[in-house]
Amino acid sequence: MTTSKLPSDFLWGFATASYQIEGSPDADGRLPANWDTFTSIPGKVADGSSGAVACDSYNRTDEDIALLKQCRAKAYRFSLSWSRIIPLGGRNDPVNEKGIQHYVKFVDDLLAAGITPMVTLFHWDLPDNLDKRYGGFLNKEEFVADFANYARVVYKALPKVKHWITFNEPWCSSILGYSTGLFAPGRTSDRTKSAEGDSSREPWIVGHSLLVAHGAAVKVYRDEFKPQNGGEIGITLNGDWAMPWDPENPADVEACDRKIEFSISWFADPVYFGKYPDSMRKQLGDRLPEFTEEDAALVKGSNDFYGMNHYCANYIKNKTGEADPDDFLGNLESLLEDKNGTPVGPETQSAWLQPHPEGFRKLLKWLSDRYGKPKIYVTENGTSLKGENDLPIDQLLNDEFRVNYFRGYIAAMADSYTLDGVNVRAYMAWSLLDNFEWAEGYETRFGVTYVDYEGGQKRHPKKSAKEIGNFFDQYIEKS
Ligand code: PNW
Repeated sequence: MTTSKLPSDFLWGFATASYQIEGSPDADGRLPANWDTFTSIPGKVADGSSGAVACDSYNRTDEDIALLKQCRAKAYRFSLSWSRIIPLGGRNDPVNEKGIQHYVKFVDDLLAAGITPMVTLFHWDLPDNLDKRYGGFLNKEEFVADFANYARVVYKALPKVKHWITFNEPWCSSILGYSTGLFAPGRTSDRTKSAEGDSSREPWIVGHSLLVAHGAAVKVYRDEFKPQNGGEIGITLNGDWAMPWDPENPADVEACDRKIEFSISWFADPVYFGKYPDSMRKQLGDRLPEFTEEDAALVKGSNDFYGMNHYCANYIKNKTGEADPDDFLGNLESLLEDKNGTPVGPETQSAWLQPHPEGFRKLLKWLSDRYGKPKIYVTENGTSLKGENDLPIDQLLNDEFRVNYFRGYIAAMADSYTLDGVNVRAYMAWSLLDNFEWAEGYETRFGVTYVDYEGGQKRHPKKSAKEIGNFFDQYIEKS
């Protein structure tokens, strides 16, 4: 029996992202995003699908809000489609009033339902024109100016939003988009996958642009909006816990911190300290861009809260010798079994994800220690289920495995708050709905709600949709 608690003002709810749920790519003046283009290339998505319809959430905001209410959610984290708001993306391009009004109404409706909106400005769906016009994130000057402009348009339109996230998982945008090529725009050194790209250089340039763009958007908010609107803003970083493959081997033990530095501190160190981790500078040399004094000042101190996406843990095995130029892990192997063949956790539908709730508590502590006890918002946490898509609906709705996942992870978070003194203040489960799981298409489901893609996108809450609220009832202190 645990006696751990969470504070009475703890904010919890569910998360989604625009491209994964909205559909309606041509509605009300929207123009293509990079993911519309990427998904149209054969072979890029497992089931050949795209976000063209997805959960049809663009037309079902009332249904989604009703679902959130039914789950008793206090908050909803969703992202905005940049190409609905500024269809061509750039600072001199027209603003689309219809796109803006869609989100204005959605925020009003959420607030009327008593649900706090948490808004992500960018969750991977870049206006395609910006890729075509100047190479998107590869062009720091242009991208930073265009992102800051987009952010300003959005802050101005949505003054009632008090929780802002600039970027979702810049690691994924950089590594999956420009090193492995698994995500849009699919650039990589692997010429069987892409005619263009340089995995040894481009991801580090992209990460740098995203950091500076984050800093610039935070400055716009703090200078021009925060004084009147009083909200808060931060960036959301993904990262897993790291455990030595062989705990007796000091090199494996040391490699664990390096793994976390290459995935999380790549972004968090500049945000909290104004510089990249030494381990990255050492391995990457001048392939890792240098911060100008001006950019470092923009980025340092730019988080009002730390946005944490977290799913699992890995076993880490050091590699000896010179790192491969395309390496992005820190010259190590990231594995799902340790030296004795013990797995991280049970298998799921996602090749990279095996639940390990103890790792969540440990990573929360690691982050809290390294970054000086920041306020942490868990902005994503959740799981897929092996074979879920093939189950008959009655079994699928009884998602005990997902219930157990949430039970374990929420308990670990309450222990982190109560026993380790970590200042964790919000938790958004991924995801409210089964949705377009990027390169995995629709075969992999992460929702607490089943979406019937063949049956007109009808929503059916799974068991986990109800249980999460019960867990929070148990932990959150009554005010
Ligand atoms: C996150 N990995 O992405 C995203 O923010 C969501 O949009 C996504 O649906 C969710 O997690 C589930 O995948 C990740 O390969 C995608 O390690 C891939 C990885 C991590 C996070």
